[in-house]
Amino acid sequence: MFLTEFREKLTTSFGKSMKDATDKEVFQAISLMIKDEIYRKWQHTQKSYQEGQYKQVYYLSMEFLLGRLIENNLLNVGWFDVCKEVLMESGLNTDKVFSQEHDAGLGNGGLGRLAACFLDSLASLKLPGHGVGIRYKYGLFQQKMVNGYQVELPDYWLKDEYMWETKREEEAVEVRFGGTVEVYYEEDNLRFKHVDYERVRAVPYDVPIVGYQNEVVNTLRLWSAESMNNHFHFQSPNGHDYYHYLDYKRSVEQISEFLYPDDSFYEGKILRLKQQYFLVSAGLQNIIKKHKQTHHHIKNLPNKIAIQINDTHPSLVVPELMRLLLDDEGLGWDEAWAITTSTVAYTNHTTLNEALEKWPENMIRDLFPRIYMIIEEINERFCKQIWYEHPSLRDSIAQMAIISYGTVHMAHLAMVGSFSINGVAKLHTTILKKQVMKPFYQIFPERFNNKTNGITHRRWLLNVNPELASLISSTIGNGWIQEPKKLIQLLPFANDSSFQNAIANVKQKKKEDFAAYIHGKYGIVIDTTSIFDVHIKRLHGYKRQLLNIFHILHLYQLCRENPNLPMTPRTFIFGAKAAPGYHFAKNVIKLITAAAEKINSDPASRDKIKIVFLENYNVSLAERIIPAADVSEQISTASKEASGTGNMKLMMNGALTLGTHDGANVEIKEMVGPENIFTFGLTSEEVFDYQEKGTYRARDVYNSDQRIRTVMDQLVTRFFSKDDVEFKHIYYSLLKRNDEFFVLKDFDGYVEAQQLVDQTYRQQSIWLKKSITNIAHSGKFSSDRTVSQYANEIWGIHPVTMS
Ligand code: 26Q
Repeated sequence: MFLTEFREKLTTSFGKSMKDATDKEVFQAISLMIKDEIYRKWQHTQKSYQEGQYKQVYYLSMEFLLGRLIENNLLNVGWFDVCKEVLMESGLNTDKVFSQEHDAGLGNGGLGRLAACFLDSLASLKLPGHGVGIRYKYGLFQQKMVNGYQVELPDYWLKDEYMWETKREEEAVEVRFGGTVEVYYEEDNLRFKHVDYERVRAVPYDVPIVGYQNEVVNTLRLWSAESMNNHFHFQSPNGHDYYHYLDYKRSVEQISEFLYPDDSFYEGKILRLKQQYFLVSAGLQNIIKKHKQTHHHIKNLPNKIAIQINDTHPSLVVPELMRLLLDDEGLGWDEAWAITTSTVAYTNHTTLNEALEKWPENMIRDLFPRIYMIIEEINERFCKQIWYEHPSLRDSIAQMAIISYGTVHMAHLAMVGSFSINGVAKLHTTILKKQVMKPFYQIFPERFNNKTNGITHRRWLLNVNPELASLISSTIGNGWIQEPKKLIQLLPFANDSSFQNAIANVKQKKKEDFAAYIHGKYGIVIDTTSIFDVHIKRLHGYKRQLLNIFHILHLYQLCRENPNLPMTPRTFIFGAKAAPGYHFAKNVIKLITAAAEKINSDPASRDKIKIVFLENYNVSLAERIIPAADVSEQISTASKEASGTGNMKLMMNGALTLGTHDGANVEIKEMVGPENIFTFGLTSEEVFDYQEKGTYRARDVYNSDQRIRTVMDQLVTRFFSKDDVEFKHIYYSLLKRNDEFFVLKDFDGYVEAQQLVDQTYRQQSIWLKKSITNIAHSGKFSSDRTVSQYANEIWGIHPVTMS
C-alpha cells in the first residue's frame, strides 16, 4: 500500500522511479503523501471546531522552534515503521532522506522550543489550540566555526520549498504603522481616527500540527509581511513615486525578514518592536474576525477565546485588543477592559534584569500613536488604582507604573492586562512572587500561578530514541505513550540486572550512532567507552559553560601532574550558539575550542579527556546527542534559569543530571530523590543574600584556592596561544567585576560533584539503577502534563470529540 502510493507519487510529481529519484525527491514525495493524509484531517478538524463552537486557545509567540517535521508527522499519522521499512528495502538511507528537510529554526532556544512542544501536546491531547507567529525569511543564524571562533551565516531555510506550509492569500489583513491620530466627537462620543499611516499587508502561511494517532490537526499560523500594491499612486513624471515605492517595499518586507538572535537579552531595536506589533495586530484581527463569524458577537470573547502570550514579546496584544474593542467594535472603556483582562494570559520566562523588555516611550508613540494613547490610559488608571485601593504601595507607584521615566515596561503592561501570570517552574514562580514581581503579587495574588515546563515525549523519546522506546514498551507495555506518567512502572526494574543490561546496550548503541555521525561529518573520533558529558544550550554567562571548562582545565592539570591519575575517560561535548554581539559568550566559545586543541592532542591527557565543540547546535543535532548522553550539565547560577527543558530531555533518555539548585532541576531532584541526581553549589537564597549584602569577594576565592589560581592564570600567560590578551576579558570579569555568576564560588562544589560522577560511573550497576530511576520519573515532565494544566487551570478548554 505505502510502497504503491510512494511509487505513484514519485512518478506523478517528478516523473521518476525509485532508483533514479534523488534523496530530495524521495523526501518530497513522502511529504506529499503525508500532506494528502493530514490535509483531509485538517479540514475535518476545522469543521468540527466551528460546528462544536468550542473555546479555542491561541498561543502567541515570537518564536516556534519546530526543527524538522517529517519524522514527527510520519509517527503521528502512524506510518513511521512502514515508511522506514520501505525505504530500507529500496536501499535508501532514511537518515539521508529525512535530513533533506531543513530545520525550521524560528526560535533561539528554550522559549521557542517550548512553544513547539506545546503545539504537539495540544494536538495530541485533542485540544483546540493554535500557534500564532512570524514566518521569518531567515531563522536563527547558522554557526560556522573558523579557527575556533563562531562566525554567523544567514539561515535561508526557505531555499527549497517548505513542504509543510500553505499560503492563505485570502486571509491577509492590514497592519498600520506610524501616522497620527485625529480626535473628534461623533454624537457625543469621543472618536479616534488614525491617518497618514504606513500600510503593511500581513499574509498568513499555515502549518498543520498533527496530533499523535488521532483525528486532530491544529494550525500554526505564521505571518509574513508584504507591501500593498495600492499604497501609492504613481503620478510624478520624474520617477520620484517609483523610488519612493521601492523604499516603502523594502522597509515593509524587512519586518518578517529575520529572527533576532538574542536569547535572554533585550535589545531595543526599532525593527524588533515592529515585528512584535505586526504579530499581535495581524494575529488579533484574524482571531476576532473568526470569532465574529462563528459567534456573531464580541461580548462573549472571553468565553470562547483565550490568548496566551509567550513572555512579554507579544504584550502589545493588551492595548491592541483594547483598540479593536473601543475603536472598531464601539465598546466603552470598562467593558473593553473587562473583556481584555479576561482573555489574555501571560507567561514569564525570565527574571534576568537584562532580559526585561523596556521600550522608549517615544518609539512606541511614533510607531503606534493610537496604541500609545491606550497604554497611557491603562497606566493612568492602574496608578490611580494603586493610590486609592492599595495605599500601602503608594511609594511603589513609580516602580510599578507601566510608563515611567520615558520608558514603557512591557512586563508591567502584561501583568496589568491579563487574568493569569505564570512562571515556568516552582522555584521560578516563587521568585516572581517573593522578589521580582512582589508588589504586583500583592495587588493581584489570584493571578499568579505555576506551570512547570515540559517536553513532548513523542519527539524526545519515541522519535529520537526508538530503541529505548521499544525496550520500555516490551517491559511495561506501550501505555506510557498515551500516559507518560506510566513510565513509573519501570521503577521495579531499576535493580533488575537483565533490564540494566538492556538499558546499557541501548545507551551504548546510541553512543556509537552519535560517534559515527560526528566522525562522518567532522572527522572527529571519540571513544564510545568514555563518559559522554553533555553541555548543550545557548551560551550565556549564567549558564556557566565557563565553570565546566574550568573544571576540565583543572582535570588537565591533574593529568599532567600524575600520569596514573585514576579517572574514567570522559568526552566533554558542548553545543552552543552565542548571540552575535555578546563578546563574553564568544570568548568562552574560543576558550573551549582552544582548550580542546591543546588537551585533545597532549599525550598526558588525550586518552582521558576529549573536548568536542559541535558546530551549529540546533534541534536536529540535539536529537542525535541527547540519546547518547550519560551526564547532563545543568549548572546555571541558582535563581537564574527559569526552568530549563534540556534537563528534562536528557533525563528522559537516561542521562544523570549534574546540576545546581535551580529551575526545574529542583523538581527533578524532588521526583528522583537526592541519591539519583548530582547536585552542588549555592542555593538561590544564598545568591540573593550575597547580592543584597554585597559580601561576595571573588578575589578571596581566587587567593585561597590553588586549583582556581592555576587554571585562571593560564588565561593570561600564553598557555593557549601566543596571544596573551585573548582571554583577558574573562579573567577580569571574574576578578575585577567580581564574578557576577559565582563561577569561582561554586568551583569547589562542582569539582567534588564531578568526582562523585566519576566514582559512580565505575559502579555500572549503581549507575544504571539511577539512570532507570530517572527515566521512570520523567513522565512528569511530559508537556502533556503541562498543557493539561494550562487547559484546566488557565484556559478553560477541553478535549474535543470529533464528529
Ligand atoms: C527580547 C527582546 C528583544 C530581542 C530578543 C528578546 C528575547 C528573545 C528570546 C528575549 C528572550 C528570549 C528567550 C528566552 C528563553 O528562551 N528563555 C527560556 O525559556 C525556557 C522555557 O520556559 C526556560 O526553560 C529557560 O529557563 C529560559 O531561559
